[in-house]
Amino acid sequence: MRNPGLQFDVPSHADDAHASSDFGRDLLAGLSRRPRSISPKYFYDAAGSRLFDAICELPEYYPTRTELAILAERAGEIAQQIGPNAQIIEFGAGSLRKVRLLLDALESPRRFVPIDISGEHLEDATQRLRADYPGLAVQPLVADYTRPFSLPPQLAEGNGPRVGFFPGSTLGNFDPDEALSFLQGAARVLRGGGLLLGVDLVKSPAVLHAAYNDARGITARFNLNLLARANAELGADFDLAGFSHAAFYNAPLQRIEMHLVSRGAQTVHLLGERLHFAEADTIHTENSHKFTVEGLRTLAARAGFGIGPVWTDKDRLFSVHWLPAAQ
Ligand code: AVI
Repeated sequence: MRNPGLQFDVPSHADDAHASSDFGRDLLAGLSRRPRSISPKYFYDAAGSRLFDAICELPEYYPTRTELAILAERAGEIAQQIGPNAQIIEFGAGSLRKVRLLLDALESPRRFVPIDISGEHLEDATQRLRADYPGLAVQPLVADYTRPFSLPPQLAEGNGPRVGFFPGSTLGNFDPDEALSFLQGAARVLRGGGLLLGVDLVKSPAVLHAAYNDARGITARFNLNLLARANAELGADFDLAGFSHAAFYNAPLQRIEMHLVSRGAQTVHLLGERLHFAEADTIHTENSHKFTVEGLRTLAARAGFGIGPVWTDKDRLFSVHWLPAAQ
């Protein structure tokens, strides 16, 4: 039987929005509705995860290096807020670079549970981390955290406060109602601990535009990898040269939108269906919401978190929030 205290539940609408985590079913459903769309969680197969790591190194993509600098500079203050014996749960763990800054500053961290949807990527990163932190209990979990899942029972309260780590502004890839649901689920599971959350801030559209339209075209390859994945995994016949990458800032909705745009009229075969695209038809592949500090704090409070300190860089590009979760 599952321990209900360690069940991560993502309530209401987020469940409905991702009724299935099955790529084929979701892609077919997404391409059958108008406007066409697909959840960005499907970017992250092994190739997509590697492309995302490459994005993080790009000169135009400021979020990663800015957040790393904030974490490096403020690690002592952050560790003080978190306190000793933390059991860290990282959502969307990726390459595990950022958590090392935390682990180095924390007083006797007990356990680390990195959660990622890409098993292969997680395994590689976890092996490297284990070698460098031999005293730390590392328990990787391959899971889709937009859906309910069980946390390891060792995270029980008596073993130390549970501390969520959700860096990289991945919260911004959720729609606002999904973000609220995720935070509500996190506030429940982290009771007595808290959440360290990194989110990208609203800024000049030119800076945002450059970050999602890099000169080397890595973001374009990341976007198009979704179609390559559909060809490889689902036997679809997307012509990758038949679609182009488009990313722009939607100012009223405070978000970057990424789309794949059909370069001409074409028919694609997917799971026995024929899908028609006219020239300039788009598949909406990602939203990346940007926040104000106040907007994020209001959202966190609505989800049931207390409001702790926030750390930003001097240009206020990015923010890292400590959100205590009441006992
Ligand atoms: C993972 N996520 C926060 C990235 C973002 O900026 O929204 C994904 C990404 N998409 C394009 N470039 C990076």
